[in-house]
Amino acid sequence: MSKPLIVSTWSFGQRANRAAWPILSAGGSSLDAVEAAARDAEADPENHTVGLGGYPDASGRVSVDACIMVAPSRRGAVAGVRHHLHPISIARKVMEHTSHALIVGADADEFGSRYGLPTQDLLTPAAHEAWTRWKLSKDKPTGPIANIEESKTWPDEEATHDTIGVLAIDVRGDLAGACTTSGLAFKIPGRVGDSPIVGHGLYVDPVAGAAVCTGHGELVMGVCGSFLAVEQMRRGATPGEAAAAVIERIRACFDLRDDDQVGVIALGKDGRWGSASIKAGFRVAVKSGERDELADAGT
Ligand code: SD4
Repeated sequence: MSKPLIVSTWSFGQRANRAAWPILSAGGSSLDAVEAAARDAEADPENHTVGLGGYPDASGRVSVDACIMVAPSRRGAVAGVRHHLHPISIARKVMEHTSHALIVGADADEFGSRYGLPTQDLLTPAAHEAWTRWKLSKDKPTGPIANIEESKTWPDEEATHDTIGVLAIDVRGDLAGACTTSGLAFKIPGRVGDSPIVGHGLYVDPVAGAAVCTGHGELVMGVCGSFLAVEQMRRGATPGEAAAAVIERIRACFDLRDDDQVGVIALGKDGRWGSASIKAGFRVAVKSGERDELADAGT
């Protein structure tokens, strides 16, 4: 148990944690830290499931979703953003400058521009090439008739699951969370997953704890994954038990396929954390004053 502490999804989260650490170690807020971590991932073109460099939808256009949260009454999210480098920062503007929870599509882009947030073409040559290969490999035309089952290909855990979910606790013991993604590769245009939806990809309650989910969003959305984890902690479960309960519920509700994956991280208000996943391969990046490492999630 240690404060401050930051935990992020996937091995990729290690770099994001390091980007946020100067904030936490200097006594800054968990809110600023999770936003900084998310922004780091969003700006990295090598990460193909977040922000710049994210794989596009079936039509070849990138769209990104993000959510940030410190309490049920303080949360903001955007979905279907196509032109902004930092959807997480638009989500924070939604949280801090509106009474709303979620703004979507072209209006979310416009909302971000109103606050002077940077726009960018999010489709990199590498992501475009991947999409071209995917499109050529399909017999059928893409677009409206493409379906999510076709696009749900997870050949390599770390290569295809880079959505970043971040949870942090600062020196004052305040919790915050952020989640940002380009969603499933080659998804049906307009599809939104769990990441920007409060209680699905991310949930934070200062009284009970915080949780974030990654992986196949439709599985998470079927069980309100992050909300379920936080409610487990509210009733006394440890973070590890809470994360495991989400996976257990998914197993009970879905007929899982071999390639289905969900990873959950839960963080208690005392700074203890735990994680679980459907199958091996999900890793948690953890950073505190004493630790900077990758941990395998319990399955
Ligand atoms: C989604 N949960 O849009 C996201 C994708 C993800 O690691 O987390 N990939 O369904």
